[in-house]
Amino acid sequence: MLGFTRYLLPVFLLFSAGSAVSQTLNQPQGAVILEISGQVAVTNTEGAAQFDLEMIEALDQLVIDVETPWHEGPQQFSGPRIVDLMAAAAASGSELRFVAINDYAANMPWDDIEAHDVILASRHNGDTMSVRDKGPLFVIYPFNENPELRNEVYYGRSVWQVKAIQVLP
Ligand SMILES: Nc1nc2c(c(=O)[nH]1)N[C@H]1C(S)=C(S)[C@@H](COP(=O)(O)O)O[C@H]1N2
Ligand SMILES: [Mo]
Repeated sequence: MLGFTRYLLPVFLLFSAGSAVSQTLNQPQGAVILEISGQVAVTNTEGAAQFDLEMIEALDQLVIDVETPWHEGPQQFSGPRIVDLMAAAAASGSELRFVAINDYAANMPWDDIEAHDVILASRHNGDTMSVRDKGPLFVIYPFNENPELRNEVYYGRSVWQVKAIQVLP
């Protein structure tokens, strides 16, 4: 037992740390539309993980059919689950702060991204979104499957024109 803690445990920790840093993130080739900073273990710039549209769309995409307070009639949004986006940056924390281009910001408890398939949508009805159309990235909760989310708390966390996510302890 003493042998394990004194000799093998350090070796074990060395290898587990090694596997964590072996995960990498490409350099964005196109315009950077999202920066994830704070508690991220995988970075491609000083202290942050930056993404272009192609990198975001290379992640597993979820399509959500939804009615929102901001649109007339049924809509379709697609993008990665935010929990998968966090995994791509090896992020962990208790809160996510979404910052929009107009500097509106809202905090989301980490629990939301595990309890619900909340996505960072890059497409609305199949098309990318201009800033005028609340793009390029829009936090979308599955309001149709989870009608209990239809209230001001979750509407306030439905940040559009997202440019950055800060992962808070
Ligand atoms: N980028 C951005 N997203 C935002 C907001 C904002 O001002 N800017 N307001 C939030 C809040 S507090 C709510 S309640 C809803 C407001 O939607 P409404 O302006 O259509 O009422 O969007 C949320 N998302
Ligand atoms: Mo709000």
